[in-house]
This record gives sequence, C-alpha cells and structure tokens, in this order.
Amino acid sequence: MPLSRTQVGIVGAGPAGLVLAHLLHLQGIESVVLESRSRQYCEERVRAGVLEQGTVDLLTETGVGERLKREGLVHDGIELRFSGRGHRIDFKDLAGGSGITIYAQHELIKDLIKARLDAAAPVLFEVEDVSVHDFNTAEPIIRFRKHKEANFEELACDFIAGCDGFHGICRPSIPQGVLTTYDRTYPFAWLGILAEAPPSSNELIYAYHQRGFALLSMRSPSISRLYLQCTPDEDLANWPDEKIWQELHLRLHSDHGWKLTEGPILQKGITGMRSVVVEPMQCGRLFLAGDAAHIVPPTGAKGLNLAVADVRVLARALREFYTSGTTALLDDYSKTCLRRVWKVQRFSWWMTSMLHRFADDNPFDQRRQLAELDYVTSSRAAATSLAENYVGLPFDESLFSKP
Ligand code: RFL
Ligand code: PHB
Repeated sequence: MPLSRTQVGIVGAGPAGLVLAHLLHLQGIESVVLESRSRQYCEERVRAGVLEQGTVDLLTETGVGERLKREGLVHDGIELRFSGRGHRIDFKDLAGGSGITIYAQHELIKDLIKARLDAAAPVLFEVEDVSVHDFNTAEPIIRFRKHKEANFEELACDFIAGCDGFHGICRPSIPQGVLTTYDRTYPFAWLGILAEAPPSSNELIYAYHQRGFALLSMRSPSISRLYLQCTPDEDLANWPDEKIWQELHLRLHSDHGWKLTEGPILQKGITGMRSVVVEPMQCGRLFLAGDAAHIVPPTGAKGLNLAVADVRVLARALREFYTSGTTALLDDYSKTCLRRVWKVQRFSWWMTSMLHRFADDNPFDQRRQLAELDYVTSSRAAATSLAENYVGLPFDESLFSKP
C-alpha cells in the first residue's frame, strides 16, 4: 500500500478546503487536498454569491482577489420590500463603510484552484473511498484511491482538516458520543433560478409577501439569480418557467412603478433550509471546518463566509503550532469558531423567521412580522444591527499578526 506524507491532509476542495490550503501555503505549511468530484464539477457548481467585506479583504490580501476585484459587483446596501414598498438598508452609512461583493462561489473556486496549481501544490480530484483514521493519535491517516480501479493509498498527516461539506465523511467518522448536534429544520425550501436577464435592481431585494418570500439577486450585469419560497418537497416539474416568472412578479411587486425583467431560465434547483451546528468542531487531530461542522439557511448569505472564517482560525492555529510547537490555539479552535458560528446562526435564523411565511402562522404572527420589518427599516439602531451582521461581524485578530 503506497504511503505518502504531508503536514495537513485536507478533505474537500470547496471554499473551506481551498482557502485553508492557500493560507497554509502562504505560511510555508504543506498540505494535500483530496476531492471526490471532478475539477469541472467543482468549478461549475452554482451556489453562493454574496461575499462579506472580511472575506473579500482576506482574499485580496492573500493574492487571490484580482479577478474578484475586477469582476465582482460591490453593493453598499440591500432593499427590504414589503406591503408594496421598498426600504433601503444603507451599509456604507450604517456599517462603518463596509459593503458586500457579489461574486459567484464557483468563480472563486476557479481562482483558488488556479492559485493552487500555479503554486504546483497537490490537489487530487475524483478520488474514491476517502476515509480518515487514527486522528486520536499524533499520526492521523487518510486512506483513499486515486480512481475506482486503483489500489488504496495512505496519506500520513500531522493533522486532518475535514472540509468535506455537510454530506462528507469526516464528521460521521468521529466516534459516537463525542459530538452534540444542534438542529432546526424549516418547513420550507427555496426554488432558485439563474436567468439570462439583466438584474432588475442595482441591489439585492428581499421581499416579504403573503404568498411567501422572494429574493432578487444577480451574478453579473446580464445574469439574474432569483429565489422563491416553496414547500420542502416541491417537485420542479410543477414549476414551468412561466409559473416561476408569474410568481416572482407577484411577490416582488412594488406600488412604485418598478418592473421585473424576464429572460431565458438557464438553471433551476431546490435548496432545503436547515440550521445545524455540531460541537465541538474538533476531535483529536481532526478539525471540522465550514459546512462539515455547521449549515445555515441561505437567507443571511453566510455559509461560504463562515467556512472562510473557520479556516482563517485554523490556519492561524496551525501556524502557531509549526512555529512555536504550542497547541494553545489549536486546542481553542472549536471555542473560537463557535462564538462566531452561533452569532451567524442567530442572524440567519432571524432573517429567515422575519421574511418567510410559516404554514402555521396566524394573523397575529403576520402582523408581528410586518411590525418587525417596519421597525428594522425605521429605527437606525435596528437597521445598524442588520447591516453589521450582513456585511460580516469583525474578527478579533488579524490573520498575519502574532498570535
Ligand atoms: P462545500 O462547498 O460543500 O465543499 C465540500 C467539498 O467536499 C467534497 N467532498 C469530498 N471530498 C472528498 N471525499 C469525500 N468523501 C467528500 N465528500 C464531499 C465536495 O464534493 C465539495 O467539493 O463546503 P464548504 O467548503 O464548507 O463551503 C460551504 C459553502 O459551499 C456553502 O456554505 C455556501 O454555498 C452556502 N450558500 C451561501 N453562502 C454564502 O456565504 N453566501 C451566499 O450567498 C450563499 N448562498 C448558499 C447560497 C448555498 C446554496 N445552496 C445550493 C446550498 C445559495 C444556495 C442556493
Ligand atoms: C445569491 O445570490 O445566490 C444569494 C444572495 C443572497 C442570499 C442567498 C443567496 O441571501
């Protein structure tokens, strides 16, 4: 059985795995990234689109933000629309000059894979039968096959980073009884489309409507990304293109002459809505990061940003270990990450609860939701709270400062 060695074995080439590999490389720490999907699949998978200011700053400071700076759309606010009227939340004014950038997750993945390959650093796609072992010892091992017919290989590591998303194998490899799972499933999902239509607004529109939530987002000056609240078991076959546009027109309606531009639908999909956190996010020398450890409903646009926030903490802790031999920051990894994770969970839950129709809502609940929207859009204190969470809470430490 061929055996190789690295310092950090990374399972998964999503945002968490690739940003971690990139940060480690800059710090002179070796890693190997193992990914079960093809490079093409990773580079084309349509997912997130909103990057927090801190995510953009990190990518720019570490040299992978060039195309993001050129092609990303910088937004200084969002609109909350309800009762036929739009209300702007002005991030620039309320959140100390910070904003968000619209840049597709798969474009970021392309940039990160390119950086990895340019550095001649190892990333293996389409690996099979990945499993993690011995992470309660000083020499954890990742076992895998390069392809279906290949023999098993073992990668000996100092540490394993489980960056393999919510359906990965790292979290379930942790022995029973170690993790506690905190979980909430929402009684609805999102039907998302990508359409060849210029965005009908310069900024994102989050709409609360009697018929359910709708969101207008975008990917470029010619591509719109739109979402509709639907039932969790919705069948896409029941949603021909005309019905989707009709529903979007109704839910995004404004009494003030605004018009939704239609265009050919390029892609449709259903996204479930869950909040999940496992604690702790580590077991011995196996560290979980990103969706492998927690997922949020997409209403706050936080999943990718939280994945990047985790690996920022992990990269710093690993640097401390390799430069001074101390494990203090590694020991605190879970505690450090979870402080941010829970605040982001709270925000994502709050946005979701405020903006969606729940099947068991009564008229009281609907009045309460409208009052909440009215409050958020008329009180500077409440709007500031939304703005500072949306653009991203500050980090306690600078990435490259001394621990
Ligand atoms: P990922 O991206 O799921 O990557 C995990 C990688 O691991 C691979 N993998 C394995 N590799 C090897 N061996 C195995 N056994 C493996 N099992 C899995 C997978 O193939 C994959 O490549 O997790 P990561 O890196 O933690 O990143 C998380 C983000 O992708 C996710 O949180 C966001 O996409 C969530 N999200 C959004 N986040 C934002 O910050 N802003 C947004 O605007 C936003 N919008 C969204 C979203 C997610 C959505 N969907 C589809 C869930 C909108 C949607 C519709
Ligand atoms: C997106 O553009 O895909 C998007 C934007 C905002 C969200 C979720 C998804 O809250």
